[in-house]
Amino acid sequence: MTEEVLQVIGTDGSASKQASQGLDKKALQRIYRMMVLVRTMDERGLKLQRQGRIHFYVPSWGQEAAQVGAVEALEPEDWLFPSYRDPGMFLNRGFPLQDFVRQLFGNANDPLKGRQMPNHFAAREQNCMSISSPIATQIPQAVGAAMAAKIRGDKTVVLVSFGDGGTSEGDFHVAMNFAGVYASPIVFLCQNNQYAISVPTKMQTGSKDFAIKARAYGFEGVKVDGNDVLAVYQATKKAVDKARSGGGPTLIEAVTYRMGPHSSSDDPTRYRSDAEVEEWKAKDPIDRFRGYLEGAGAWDEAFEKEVRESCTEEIASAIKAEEKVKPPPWETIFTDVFARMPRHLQEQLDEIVRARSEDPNFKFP
Ligand SMILES: Cc1ncc(C[n+]2csc(CCOP(=O)(O)OP(=O)(O)O)c2C)c(N)n1
Repeated sequence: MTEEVLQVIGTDGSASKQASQGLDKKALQRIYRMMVLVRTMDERGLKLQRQGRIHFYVPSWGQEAAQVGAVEALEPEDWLFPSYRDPGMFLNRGFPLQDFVRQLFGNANDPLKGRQMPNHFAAREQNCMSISSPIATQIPQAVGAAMAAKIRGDKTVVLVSFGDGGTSEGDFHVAMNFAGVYASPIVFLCQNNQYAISVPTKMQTGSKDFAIKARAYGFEGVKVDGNDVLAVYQATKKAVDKARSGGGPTLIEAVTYRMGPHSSSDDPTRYRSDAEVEEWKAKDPIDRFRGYLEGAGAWDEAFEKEVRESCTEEIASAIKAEEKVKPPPWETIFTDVFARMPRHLQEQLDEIVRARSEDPNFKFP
């Protein structure tokens, strides 16, 4: 079961006629545009951080196929429990780019009111759970949500995404065990991007791969080429359909590579070679999908130009609009935290109000 790595598009973009998995030309082009949008947003996000315009960014460069392809297999009523490195999941789920940018700035328009680190989104309308920074904590939460759906008797499936490092956490094993025992309608997606910050996969597990871990919990583990968007879509669709029809969980290991730094605070040259990065560049998921689309008659230079320009413009105009917006009013850190404000918070609020009235230069925060 975990011996093979599912691949649909060859590294040169070649693929069979059946490769499109029932996705029509319009859908394939939409997926391509989404991957380009995510990549372009990443490039801008890191630059914004370097320019001091936002304080942090987590790029997903190289993982666009794994994220966009997996989400493509979900229905709108399904639930997604993503990790902090999943912008492609949020955006392909329909989270508006404008809200994405608002969250990066943490401004007054930010649906999360500037209370989370950049990239730690939440998208209530798109059934995307808020990001938990502590690694793997979303995995048992996701199994709980899947069990709730099962108990209620609705047909919702949950997809939970985490990195290779996440599999070393107790939460991963607890959740996998529970899901196996109760046949929870869940898909575990491990994006094996080869590193957990500076820790390479060979230091992460003694197992031959990550997919094999599913065996111990009594369900199927599959390994897929995570830089092949159609393979990821196919594997996830199969797992989602199985979960929806009562067949229980699947663990998918999407083998990919984090091309950029772990975050804007990381320098990957300290723990990996340029030659290794170059090797993975040749497997770039966007280049590969473009090659496939061209062969399928769904790509030409004019389409590429339109996609690149419209993505750049959409991001630039969101940044231009949101950068001007002020931070949320300071009082909002006290509001809607508790149903009724506890006494100690009320006292702190009163103290700031008093300090501001006594000293016109008092700044908070
Ligand atoms: C419980 C916990 N331990 C440590 C950290 C610090 N930390 C943040 S990201 C990270 C690496 C996670 O790697 P992986 O799960 O492979 O995901 P990736 O970042 O590669 O997407 C670590 C150790 C944390 N956030 N939470």
